[in-house]
Amino acid sequence: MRPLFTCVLIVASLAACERQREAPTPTQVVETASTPANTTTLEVHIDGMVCGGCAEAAQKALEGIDGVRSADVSFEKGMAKVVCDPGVSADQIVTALHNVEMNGEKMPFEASVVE
Ligand SMILES: [Cu+2]
Repeated sequence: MRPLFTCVLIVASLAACERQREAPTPTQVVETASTPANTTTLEVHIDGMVCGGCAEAAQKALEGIDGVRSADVSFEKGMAKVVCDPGVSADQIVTALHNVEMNGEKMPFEASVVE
């Protein structure tokens, strides 16, 4: 009987020790880089794109704006989705698209931010 009793005691105290070790561990909420805090998504209507190349040029122009994280331009929809810092203004976007050139010629892009 005695060895078994000792064994039970040891197991019980090990379990208690285990509980003590787990208790102070705080639940951690980790913010990942894939959810960028403090960004805003703007919808931009773009007139004047006549092919996929136009959309690519528009995308490059948008991504060249300081504070723009990413731009997704759809030639079919004549729209762009721009993920940017809140400080980026509609004016910056409209101006950047207005100044797009291909082969040295200014593209006839007319943009407006829908938001
Ligand atoms: Cu084109």
